[in-house]
Amino acid sequence: MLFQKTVRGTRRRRAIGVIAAAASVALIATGCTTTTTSGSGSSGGGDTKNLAITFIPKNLGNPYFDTSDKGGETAIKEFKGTYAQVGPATASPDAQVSYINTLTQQGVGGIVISANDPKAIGDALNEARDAGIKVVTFDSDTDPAYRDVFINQATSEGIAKVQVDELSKQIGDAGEVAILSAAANATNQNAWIDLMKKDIADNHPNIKLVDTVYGNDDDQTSFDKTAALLQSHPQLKGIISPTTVGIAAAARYLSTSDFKGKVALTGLGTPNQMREFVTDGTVTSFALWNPADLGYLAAYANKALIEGTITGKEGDKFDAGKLGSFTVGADATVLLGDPYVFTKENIGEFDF
Ligand code: RAM
Repeated sequence: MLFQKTVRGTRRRRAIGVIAAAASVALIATGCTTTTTSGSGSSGGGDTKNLAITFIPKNLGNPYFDTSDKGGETAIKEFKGTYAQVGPATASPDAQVSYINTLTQQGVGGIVISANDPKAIGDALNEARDAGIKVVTFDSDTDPAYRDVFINQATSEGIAKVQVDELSKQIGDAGEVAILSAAANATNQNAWIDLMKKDIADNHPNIKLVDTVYGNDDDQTSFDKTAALLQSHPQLKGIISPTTVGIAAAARYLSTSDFKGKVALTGLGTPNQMREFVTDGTVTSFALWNPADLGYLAAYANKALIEGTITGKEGDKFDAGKLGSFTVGADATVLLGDPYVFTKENIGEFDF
């Protein structure tokens, strides 16, 4: 796999406040669970860098983020920081704001966040940065003005292309298709959808995208939207779901319906959630990256920012433990690698 990174050239200078020790972060809020793991003596003021880093997923209860944030926890334990995870129950645009504000009050050293909206959490993140907290977005970015570094799982072009390619193979490169996405404002899915539309228009003249619907990364909503899609488009040949929640719900619907084996389904899924549907023939192939590596890399990037090894400038280099060395690229973005295609031949090799 190829690893490379990017950092934004122009950044506002932020006052680095004195950060109080935040060895333990405990949030009590509706719909929020908190996990905290402490390394040995990593946070504090003075010369000691505050390596209390909290992960905020799009929503809790999503196995993708359970895996990515576990990767972050592994990294943070390695460098003896303090890991915590907090987040909302639903993946709505501003649901993460109150968690960011609380972390700012508590004086953590870093926040790693996957954004439900490119702008809605911007003010809260900038307040956190004004208080000296280093902000890393991963998985789903904000506008670059609101974070120090973005950890991208793979290029958006690569992620879009692999999904269109897999669907095209499965439907003979022709017919009506639809997209079942996550939240309507999700930065990552919207970037991929734009590029998938372009790829279809440029390279697949006989494929027609007839609908895009949103399951909000909620299992039941995604399941119901799948049923509705199939009802509204009786000629549908295939569905692309660029979200692990969406593809698993769609597969579950298809697997017990008359459409099983007739309507193709691909997109981005986790091997553990998709295994039974690959085994029973509902799904032929889908793609993803390693979410644990993504969280692990994001944690190391946050550490490098906190310690001042990097600032987010293009060309900045940092060490990411077992993943090796990474370089920040354009727009303060660090790239994890390439997407990977899972099929019945290889799915047995993966457990996440
Ligand atoms: C869901 C989330 C996440 C996305 C994956 C593919 O878990 O929407 O942001 O990256 O799917």
